Amino acid sequence: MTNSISRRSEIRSNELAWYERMLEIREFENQVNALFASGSIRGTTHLCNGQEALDIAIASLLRNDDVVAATYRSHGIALALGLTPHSVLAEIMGKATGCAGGVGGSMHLCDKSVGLLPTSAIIGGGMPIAAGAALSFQIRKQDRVALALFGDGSTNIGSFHESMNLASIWKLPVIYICDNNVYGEYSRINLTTPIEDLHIRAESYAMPHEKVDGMSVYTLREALERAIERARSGGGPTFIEAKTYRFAGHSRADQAPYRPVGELESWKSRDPILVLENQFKESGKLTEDSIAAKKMETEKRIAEIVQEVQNDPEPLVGDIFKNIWAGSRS
Ligand SMILES: Cc1ncc(C[n+]2csc(CCOP(=O)(O)OP(=O)(O)O)c2C)c(N)n1
Ligand SMILES: [Mg+2]
Repeated sequence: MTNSISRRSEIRSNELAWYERMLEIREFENQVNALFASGSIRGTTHLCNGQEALDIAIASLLRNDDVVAATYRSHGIALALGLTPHSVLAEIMGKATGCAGGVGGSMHLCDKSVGLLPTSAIIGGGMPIAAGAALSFQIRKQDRVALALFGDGSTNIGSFHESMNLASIWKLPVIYICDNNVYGEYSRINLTTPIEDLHIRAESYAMPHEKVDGMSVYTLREALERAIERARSGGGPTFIEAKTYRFAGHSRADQAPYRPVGELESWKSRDPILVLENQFKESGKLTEDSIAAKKMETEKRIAEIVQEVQNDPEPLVGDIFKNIWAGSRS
C-alpha cells in the first residue's frame, strides 16, 4: 500500500516519471501477452497499449483521495495510479500477493490507498459508481473528485446516459473520460455508432465537453486540469473524449483482422510513448542514450518481477469467503 502511494507521488512530481511509467505499462503488457500465450495466465486479458497517455495524465493530476472507476482494460490505469507491477501481475496470475488477493483477476484490480475503485467488466458499470462516489463527496462537502474512465462503445449503453443526466442536474463533481479507441470488441465505431465525435452527446445533458488528442500527455493534462478545477469548485461534471487507438486486438488472441489496411500503422506513427519521447528530446530531458538505458532497465525489472510472481503462493480455497459482507434486517 505505502509503495502504491510513493509510486503515485513520483508521477505527480516528476515529468520524467511519466515517460518511465509509460514504458513500464507497455513492457508489462508485452509480458502479460506472452504469459497468456504460454498458458501461464488463465481466463482472458485486455491490453491497453496505445492508450497509456491517458492513464498517465489522469494519475499525474488527481489526488490520492479522489477516485477512479475503470473497466476491464485497466492494467495501465492501475500501474499509473501507483499499484506495483508485482501486485497487478500477481492479481492477473491468481496469486495471493495480488492487489485483490488473487481472487479477482485481470478485470478486478483495486487499491483504495490511491483511489482505484474495483475495476469492472460490466460495460458502463463504472459510470453510475463514479456518480455515486461524487454524490457522497458533495453531501459530505468534500472537494474530492470522481472520475469514470470508459470506452467509446460504452457511450451506447443506458447507464452512460442515466448517469450523465443525474450528474448534470445535481452538479456532481464527476469527470467522464471516454477513450475513443475506434473499436468496441470486434466492431469498428462506424458500424455501431451513428456519430464520430462522441463528446457532443454531453450536449443533451447541458454538460461542458471537449475532445482532445489522446496520444499526448500534455494535451490531455490541459483538458483534465480544466475539468478537475470545475469539479472541485462546485461547477459540476465534464465530459472529455480522448481520441486514441487500441494497438492490440480486443482480448485474448484477437489479431484484429477486421481493421482496414494501414489504420494500425498510421496510428502507431503517433504512439503516445513516441510523442512524449520526442517532446522530451526537444526539451533536452532525454537523449538517445538515456532512452535506451531506460528501456533496458524497464525490461530487466519487469522480467525479474515475472520470475518473482511465478514463485508466489496461490490463495487458499477459503480465501474466496474473505471480504464478503452480509446485511441483516434484525
Ligand atoms: C453490460 C455489458 N454488455 C456487453 C458486454 C460485452 N462487451 C465486452 S467488451 C464490449 C465492447 C466495449 O467497447 P468499448 O466501450 O469501446 O471499450 P474497449 O474494449 O474499446 O476498451 C462489450 C459490448 C459487457 N461486458 N457488459
Ligand atoms: Mg473502444
